[in-house]
Amino acid sequence: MSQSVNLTHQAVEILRKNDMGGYTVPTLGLYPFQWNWDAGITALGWLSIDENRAWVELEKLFEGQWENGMVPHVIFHQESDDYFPGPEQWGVNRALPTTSISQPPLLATVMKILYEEGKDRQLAQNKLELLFPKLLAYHRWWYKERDLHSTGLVSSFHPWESGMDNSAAWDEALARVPQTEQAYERRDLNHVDSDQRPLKEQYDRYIYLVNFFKENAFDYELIFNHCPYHTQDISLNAILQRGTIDLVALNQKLSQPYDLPDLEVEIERTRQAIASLWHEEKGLFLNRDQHSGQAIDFATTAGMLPLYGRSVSAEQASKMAIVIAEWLEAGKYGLASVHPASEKFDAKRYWRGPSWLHINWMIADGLHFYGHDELAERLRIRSREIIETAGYWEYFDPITGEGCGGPDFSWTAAIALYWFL
Ligand code: 9WN
Repeated sequence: MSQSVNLTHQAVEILRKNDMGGYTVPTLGLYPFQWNWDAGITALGWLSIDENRAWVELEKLFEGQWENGMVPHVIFHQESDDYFPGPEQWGVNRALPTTSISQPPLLATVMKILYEEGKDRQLAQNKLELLFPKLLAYHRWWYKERDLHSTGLVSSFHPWESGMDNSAAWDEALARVPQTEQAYERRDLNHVDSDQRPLKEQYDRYIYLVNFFKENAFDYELIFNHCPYHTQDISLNAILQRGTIDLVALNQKLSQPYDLPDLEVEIERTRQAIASLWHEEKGLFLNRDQHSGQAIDFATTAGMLPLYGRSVSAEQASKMAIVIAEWLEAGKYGLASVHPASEKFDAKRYWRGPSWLHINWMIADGLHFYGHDELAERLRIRSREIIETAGYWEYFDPITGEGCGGPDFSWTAAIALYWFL
């Protein structure tokens, strides 16, 4: 069997193995439920195997949607002792339990890809008509409940909402959060080495925030005004921006398109707000801490995602391409989430250094859009080399290429299938 056929076969087997009958767990054991942005990437993988199954991944996710439009970050489709915090800790009283926060909204962009690349046109049209109203409600929720003052940037109230949980960019903002006094037992350390996971001190604060949302009865104004952790995540905002642009385009494919002037306004507002987070010297964008009112002066790959968000000028894109090329030389195996020369770089610890395949994909997509095709292609080839070296892990040591976190990981297999296999 050629290597390519073999890699494809393995990736397909991983998705099948992690398929719980309509939704795909990120990896068996460590993450036993359905996660929001994982579901989006995983649907892209299903696209080449079974188009209907790709749409079903999204339908299952929307089963957990709240009445206010929010699509939660985790849907607890089944019970499991493998993960903490589970439904009791989140305290969301719904027939289908969920968490009370969301995650970077990749769904609109994924749906546009499924719609455009699907071969079964009738299926694509039916699914789009079915899911579009839910998707629209989700995007309107972000702007209504997470940008109370119409600044053009939506807020995050938990590092888990960024999907880049223990990013060094959150260190100061998270330090303001008290450590919970509640006794609890972490389950992640039963599956992965502790030197690859967040510290106890960080987990104590994560749990404090989970309790804070529950104690405030999930009231979005109370949380907006009083949450001790309050950031504007550049990556989440760039992904939302791209999603809204794609949602407006998808609207035109409906049998009866909506009027969406509100979203046109949001797109323009966000474009300007993202521009205000540009750092000329670093050559990329920064996150913002709402409590200090300042940009967070720490560069991560999150700051490259405005390329994917179609929110940078041609000059900025050229400058970013130089910066990205340099980061790619500093770590041979994909884009390190923190530059290897940074004193905070930690090659194996989760979002503090490792490379992640779906982030590489989004950045390559952005580079391609702005005409930096050669660099986008280099990133694609490097990403493929990671898989050839290590297999389908959750994330990778960017210096040695070693696989870290959970094995047989759905989004890694899925993005490989979609992007380069
Ligand atoms: C908390 C599932 C998720 C990803 C996140 C990643 C990790 C969870 C955890 O796993 O987060 O949501 O328990 O560590 O950081 O991006 O969606 O793969």
